[in-house]
Amino acid sequence: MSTQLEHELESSNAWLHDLPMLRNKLKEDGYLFFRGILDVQALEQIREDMLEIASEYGYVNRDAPLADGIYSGQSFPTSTKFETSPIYRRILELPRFNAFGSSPVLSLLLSGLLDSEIQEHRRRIGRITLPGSFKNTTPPHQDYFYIKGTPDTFTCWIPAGNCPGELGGLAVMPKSNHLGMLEHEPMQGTGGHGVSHERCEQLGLPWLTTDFRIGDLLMFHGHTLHKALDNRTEDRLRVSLEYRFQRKEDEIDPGSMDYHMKGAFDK
Ligand SMILES: O=C(O)CCC(=O)C(=O)O
Repeated sequence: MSTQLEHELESSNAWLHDLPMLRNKLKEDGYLFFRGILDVQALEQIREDMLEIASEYGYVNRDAPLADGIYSGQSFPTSTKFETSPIYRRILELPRFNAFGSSPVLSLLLSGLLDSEIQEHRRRIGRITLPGSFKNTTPPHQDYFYIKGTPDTFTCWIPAGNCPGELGGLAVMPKSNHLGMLEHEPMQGTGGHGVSHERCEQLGLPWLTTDFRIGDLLMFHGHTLHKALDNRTEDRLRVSLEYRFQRKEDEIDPGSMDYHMKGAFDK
């Protein structure tokens, strides 16, 4: 367990009129965070589409409104990972979830920041994280370890629902993008590899997070260290999305051209 305290992410909304400033901040800090710039209605629909599937499999308490995302208490088979489950397979096919990757705000923001025609990865991710499932919490890592291609790939992490600290959220380590690739070792948690908590502490940099709200956007570079926080709620499902972008002319890993976990599902 990390003992590093989490501090507040800095919002870049004040610089939305100033692309050179945003580019500079992204380069310096390795991340940008925007409050309330995404289409809330579209995100609410994606949230409901995802929860509807989870509900079909018995994970949502239907005594409460679907949109509340209340966990039913049904345990997830210990032998199955969320990423290889039929629920996840179905989420990855949801039309509105897939279409959001080319939504106007993301397309304009990313092409402006990268000053280039952009390529959005097909390898989109829509996660539902159960309360108390701490052993599945995503450990500290740099996305380039998994995404390959070019390190100048930018992840957009998006909460599909309000996501206060106790529901998990994501934390980034500012300026860790200047450290190059750090050693990743096998670790418990989603992905299965990460940078050890001890190593992260040695770096002497803070972890930044916030009480995320629907409509917020956290964007970071392929070398920026980040980690999920535990879903410590009693009974709420954490619903989150990931879309990735790079310059069209940069190297791309073939895995990014297809849906996530294709290899595992096709076996
Ligand atoms: O939401 C999570 O649990 C992990 C997200 C992540 O690692 C990413 O967006 O790259």
